[in-house]
Amino acid sequence: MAQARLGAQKPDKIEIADYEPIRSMRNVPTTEYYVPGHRTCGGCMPALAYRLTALAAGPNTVFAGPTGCMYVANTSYLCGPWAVPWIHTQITNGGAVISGIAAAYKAMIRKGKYDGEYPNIICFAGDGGSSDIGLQALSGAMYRNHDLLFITYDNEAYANTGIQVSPMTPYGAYTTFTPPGKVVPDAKPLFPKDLLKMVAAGHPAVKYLATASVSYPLDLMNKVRKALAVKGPTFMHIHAPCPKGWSFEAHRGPEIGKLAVETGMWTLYEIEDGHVKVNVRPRKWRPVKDYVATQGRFSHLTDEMIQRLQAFVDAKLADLGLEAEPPTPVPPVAG
Ligand SMILES: Cc1ncc(C[n+]2csc(CCOP(=O)(O)OP(=O)(O)O)c2C)c(N)n1
Ligand code: SF4
Ligand SMILES: [Mg+2]
Repeated sequence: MAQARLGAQKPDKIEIADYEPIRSMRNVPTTEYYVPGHRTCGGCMPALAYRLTALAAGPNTVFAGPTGCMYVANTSYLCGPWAVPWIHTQITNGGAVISGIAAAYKAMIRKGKYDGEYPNIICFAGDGGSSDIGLQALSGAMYRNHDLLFITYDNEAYANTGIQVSPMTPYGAYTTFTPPGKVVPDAKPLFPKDLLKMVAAGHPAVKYLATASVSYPLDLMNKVRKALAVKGPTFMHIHAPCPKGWSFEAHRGPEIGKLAVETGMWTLYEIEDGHVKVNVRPRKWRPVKDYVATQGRFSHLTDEMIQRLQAFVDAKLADLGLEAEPPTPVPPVAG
């Protein structure tokens, strides 16, 4: 099977013609490179995101994993579920480590010390390890024109250390650092960063960026292949529900991921050479309250708080040219 990459001969301009898309779920490769035996929670969608990414990328791949659930729950002494090379990085420096790996391969190929194909170099970082404590290294990797893919798997919290708030935690969500109380009844009062927009806006070398969801596996795998086929730095932001942190039954992850897209809490789109393409556009948007009702982390929200969240989602959709009608009025902040 041809892999999703062009090797050391990648052209200088954006080139996506040579990657091999997976046409249907029946055509998904069967050789796994993220195998069973890890200790992630039952129903962990970030683990499924890893599995799908590894399936799409294939054997000529090197993964870097900043500290987070996808390092800690995946590894024990001398043991990990990857059937391809993998390296642990500090939570802060995933971007720096993959930059070094990319530069090393480039130098070895130039000096004739390595005659294999340039590999897929992927950092698989949590939302904390990308949008917050790892942001500086992510930005450096995206800026310097290395040939690599940075993936943020987004479980919307610093999950591994006990579900603490991150910049990707949605407005109104309970975390152990944002319990709802008398002073802040809505739990997390801030709205999340727009990480993809940040990477897209400030890094001229990045020619391909995409959001994805574990609930849309074919879309996710083909975006991984496309990203790996592009020469230069690429970025993906994958929505990955976390049953433990979001408080839902383990079997509901795929349904909740889909509901996120159907309500506009998550949007599936890609930016290719500056052009935005929305991949999934429901005929009618479902109300955000349907999504909120599925997770214990939102159980304290009042109608007014849900309305505030709906208004945020409406504005986000409008920004992508996906109008939700009629726009929801923003309720005033209490106090
Ligand atoms: C410099 C530093 N600060 C804090 C930690 C503690 N720590 C380890 S994993 C983690 C959570 C990581 O969150 P995220 O990147 O979102 O990944 P997740 O655990 O959610 O998969 C934290 C805070 C650390 N390892 N290093
Ligand atoms: S806490 Fe969440 S992200 Fe971490 S292993 Fe459990 S389900 Fe997966
Ligand atoms: Mg996280």
